[in-house]
Amino acid sequence: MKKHWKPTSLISSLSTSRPWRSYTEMLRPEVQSLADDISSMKTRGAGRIARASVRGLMITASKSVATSRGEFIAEMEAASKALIATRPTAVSLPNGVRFVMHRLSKAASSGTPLQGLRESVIKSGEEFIQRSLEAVKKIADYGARRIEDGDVIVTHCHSSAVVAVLKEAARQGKSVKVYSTETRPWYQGRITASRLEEAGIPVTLIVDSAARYFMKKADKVLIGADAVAANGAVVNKIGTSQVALAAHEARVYVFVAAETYKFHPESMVGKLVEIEERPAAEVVDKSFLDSHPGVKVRNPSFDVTPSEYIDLIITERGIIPPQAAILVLREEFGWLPSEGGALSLGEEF
Ligand code: RI2
Repeated sequence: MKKHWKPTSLISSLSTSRPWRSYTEMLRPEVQSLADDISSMKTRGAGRIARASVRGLMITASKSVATSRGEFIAEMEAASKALIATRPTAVSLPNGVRFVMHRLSKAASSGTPLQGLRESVIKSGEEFIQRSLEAVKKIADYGARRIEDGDVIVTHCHSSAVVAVLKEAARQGKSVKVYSTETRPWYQGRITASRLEEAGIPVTLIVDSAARYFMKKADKVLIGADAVAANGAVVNKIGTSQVALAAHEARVYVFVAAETYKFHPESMVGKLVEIEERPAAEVVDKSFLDSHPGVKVRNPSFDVTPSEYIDLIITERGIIPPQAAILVLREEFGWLPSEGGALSLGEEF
């Protein structure tokens, strides 16, 4: 079954700034090392970095030696800023941090004593992590229902939500075959391939530039997300929009698996999704850079796929068309202040 699309303008700005180090003076060494792991991509994946950041806040709270509420809150705010600044694109990370900090702020305003504030961080952190893991399970369940026996699926990068959907489909006895792009420059496609191999799902690793070549064999594209904007555009690993474009041409469905904490609240008031640009040395080795000083290398880590190239977004709350992203955001976050001020997050993600 095929459909029609109209391309729209992309919503991105590019970032080369790495501001997080300016917040690190107050960080505990364990949290500093956790932030380093996120920044260097030792810990990666939008869901995982959100959970890791929340763990960073929990460690900060449990090891804090603050003797006053003010000192404790300042310490938590510094940790939040440092963690949020480790990677700028995946909105799961600031949403996770704000989930905890919003509850801390509410507890502080109601006069909760120091020990209670500490407990609030630990409790809300545990709650976020629990909800995040549950969300992936629900996405696996909902997503697997949209996979048909015999489907050939193209995926890009490594998304734990995507792998969860495919594993659940296989568990239900559906036979699927997967083409996994290798995903330069970090080769996360190899992680996808090995996870699927472990699960007994037939998988073929292809170079990124072969996506269009193999698209004619595909029934569906299934990808993860780092951020979903209010207009339904999906920010995901660089190359995703090319895969979606090839799917559009071949009239292949594009499904996105994304927890609702990957929906970008500030995009409701027109904020652009910042696209992380990573070091050139991830693309070519240093000796090439040194011997070719006239060659410029660019390494944007994400791109934006407009909603017209996406058929469905599978969330833990159900499956929605991308155009309904604004409704999810309104339900989760309410309306945000148009500028400045702290985000006022609702009770849910
Ligand atoms: P899950 C990853 O980013 C990929 O872009 C992937 O699609 C997305 O996070 C979602 O991953 P990176 O950290 O949360 O590899 O579904 O840059 O695992």
